[in-house]
Amino acid sequence: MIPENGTCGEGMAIDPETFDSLLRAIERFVAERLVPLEDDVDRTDRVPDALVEEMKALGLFGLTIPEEFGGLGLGIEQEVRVAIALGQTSPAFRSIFGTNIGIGSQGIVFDGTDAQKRRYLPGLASGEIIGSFCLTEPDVGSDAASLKTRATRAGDGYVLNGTKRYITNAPRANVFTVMARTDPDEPGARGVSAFLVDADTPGIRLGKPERKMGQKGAHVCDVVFEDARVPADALIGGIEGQGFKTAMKVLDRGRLHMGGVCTGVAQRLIRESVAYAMGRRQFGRAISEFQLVQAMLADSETECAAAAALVLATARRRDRGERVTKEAAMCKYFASEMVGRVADRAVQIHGGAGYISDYAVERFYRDVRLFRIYEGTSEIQKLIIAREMLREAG
Ligand code: COS
Repeated sequence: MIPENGTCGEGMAIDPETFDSLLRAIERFVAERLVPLEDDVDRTDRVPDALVEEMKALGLFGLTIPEEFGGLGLGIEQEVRVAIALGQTSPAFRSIFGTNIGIGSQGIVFDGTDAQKRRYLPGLASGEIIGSFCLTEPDVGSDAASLKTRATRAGDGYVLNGTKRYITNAPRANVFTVMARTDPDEPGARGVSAFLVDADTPGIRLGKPERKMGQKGAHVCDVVFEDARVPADALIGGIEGQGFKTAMKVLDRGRLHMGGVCTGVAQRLIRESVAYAMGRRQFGRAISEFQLVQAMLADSETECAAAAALVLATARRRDRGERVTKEAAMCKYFASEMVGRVADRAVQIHGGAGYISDYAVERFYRDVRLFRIYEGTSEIQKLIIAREMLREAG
């Protein structure tokens, strides 16, 4: 039986001392290894292979995968605190393992059969397997339940046909979680099932990597299924018609995680803004002494602290097993909009320099724009929040 509430099957938190030393190690890795390479990665659109190996060695690919399957089994608050730490550098670095710890593995963690867990989770946790999540299509974005990709029963398996669009990490993926329609007579969510499809399955073709506004080094492309045949045991949980719910549960957790990442990026942007404002002199003094600059700093600091509080409080509730669909949407909505405003102020405080690529804020300004769009737009988050409010009200 697939649980309604996406908390089932998640790792329990690891002990606080082990977690603290892991967090310190990640913070050091971010400051010493990732931050110095940000500019290179933005210019070359490539994260060096050696760095990916270091990420594997640190356990970053398995942060959220239960310990029994080789992951670190972080609790949700712990995951969010790591997300905040990872937010201190270019989001493209997190993207390298982001699908393995989020949308590319959690469908299996929540709803997979034991055999599916044993087959995929250890490799996803070590980084040997890269997971990717195929929901969006050329004509299907926010209205995810109307997806058109078909999975037709054929013999003892299914045949997949359709195109998935803007699929993060698809160019490197070994296994796709694919949402496809198994019931052609059911046009909505109930006709959708989720499949685990190996990337080397005949009939899968990848589009060319898209050129993006920001987050250079993180790659997305189309995944095209043309009579791609999968066995019956590729169906997640072995139950048809549950794929949309699996996707929604995965996104609930992902949205909370993204709230953490946005908060971390905002903290970094605020540090950049304070340092620049204190060093930059105009009218005979540091611009940090001007009250209009101070007002921008104060707004950013306050909003960032509010996001951190919301994200951590929501994570703790989820660790207690509560349903946090509304709160996770609030986290994603508030934190992604917040970091957009913080990035805008950071550029403003930097003045002309903020428009020049030598300064980190120019890059982050482009990078953060995606946060308001992927894993559900701000508009969709508002819709989810309001729906949940009305549902709670009976
Ligand atoms: N957890 C568990 N189940 C959920 C759920 C959640 N968070 N959200 C919805 N469901 C279930 C519902 O309970 C419903 O089940 P029943 O049929 O048994 O009643 C089913 O899923 C359909 O839900 P709903 O009727 O709410 O679907 P809608 O089509 O009206 O809308 C939204 C759902 C708009 C919220 C959804 O399509 C969505 O999140 N869209 C954005 C997609 C997205 O984030 N894309 C980003 C790219 S993927 S990285």
